Amino acid sequence: MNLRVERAELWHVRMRLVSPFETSFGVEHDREAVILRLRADGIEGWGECVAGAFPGYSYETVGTAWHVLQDFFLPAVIRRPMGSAADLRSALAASKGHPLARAGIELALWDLFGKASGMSLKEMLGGERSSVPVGVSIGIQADAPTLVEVAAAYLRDGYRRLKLKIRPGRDVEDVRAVRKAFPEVALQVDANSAYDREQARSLQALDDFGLLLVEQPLAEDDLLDHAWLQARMRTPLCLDESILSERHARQALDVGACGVINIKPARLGGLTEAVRVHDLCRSRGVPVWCGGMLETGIGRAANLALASLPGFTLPGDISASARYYAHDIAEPTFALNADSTIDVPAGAGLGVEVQLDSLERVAVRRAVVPGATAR
Ligand code: SMG
Ligand code: MG
Repeated sequence: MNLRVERAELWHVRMRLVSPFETSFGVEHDREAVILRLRADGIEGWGECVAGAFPGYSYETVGTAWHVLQDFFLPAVIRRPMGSAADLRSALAASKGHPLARAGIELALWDLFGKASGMSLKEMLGGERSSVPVGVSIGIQADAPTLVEVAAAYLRDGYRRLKLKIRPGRDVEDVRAVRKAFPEVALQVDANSAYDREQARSLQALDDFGLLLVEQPLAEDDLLDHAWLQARMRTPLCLDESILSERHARQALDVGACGVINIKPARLGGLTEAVRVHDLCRSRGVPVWCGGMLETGIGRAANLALASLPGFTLPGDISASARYYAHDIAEPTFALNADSTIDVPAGAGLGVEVQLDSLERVAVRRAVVPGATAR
């Protein structure tokens, strides 16, 4: 089946987080993102580009994504016959980079093709489970006792896996405090590239706490130093920012830079590449899990569908909607089940309905492509 996108709309949204989220690169009080709606043959597909307000996690921001989507990527997609969402790769073959912007369009294409065929995203991707195990990612807190309180509250909510954000100076003592309070809990940490080789000692000290993994300790463009560190630690390293393609994943595994991979469709330029990384890791017996980017209900629905694939053997950073937003922009919202899982949507496409009134309430900027002057 071929579809031709006729028109694209963009909303730049700013949504208040229920609690600020602090990582090694800064603190976010609001989540900014670009929401996309593509129309083709009377169907509409929704996507989310998770680039943030500030280039801390990635060089992409809402500003760069807006520019690249509006001026380059969407014009290359509009009126082009496409047979599947995977055709986005050839549509954008002339351009480099900007995976988060690409993934936003790709997601809207998956939603379109799913609605056109009556298939859920889970079915299209080859997902198997109807609910997926999840955990919660906890930002850096004022001090270790506060961190323990916050962790306790999430455990009371029902989360059975905790991820702690760390940075130099806020690592071993924070982890020790949480481990002491909760000796059995599944625990992992994420440094978002905040360390270098000279600071490796505090990372090595984390070997004492029975962590599931240590995520992205070193620079995103440095597989070799990760391999150096992995050879000096028992805890598996997990790469996030370093892995932008299946090729990166293969090379990271070949050089021994990690033992686990965090799969985020956004960082990989979309779900097509995410499934390729999953398939590679599965064939090599490497565990993967689905990362998170504080998504709205749109991106969260997609992450749940992806995490239902059989190689996702570790809990994802896919928490309940209420952990992030008091009012999400899509329905139904996602709730945590008693066994620390979330149900995978079953409806056609993403299986969620965007609420236009809620979207308009959080929108700070809108655009239509092609614009009024371009026909
Ligand atoms: O979506 O629950 C979530 C956040 C998970 O910690 C999380 N993501 O590096 O893995 C990561 C961070 C990036 C967030 S920056 C917005
Ligand atoms: Mg990470």
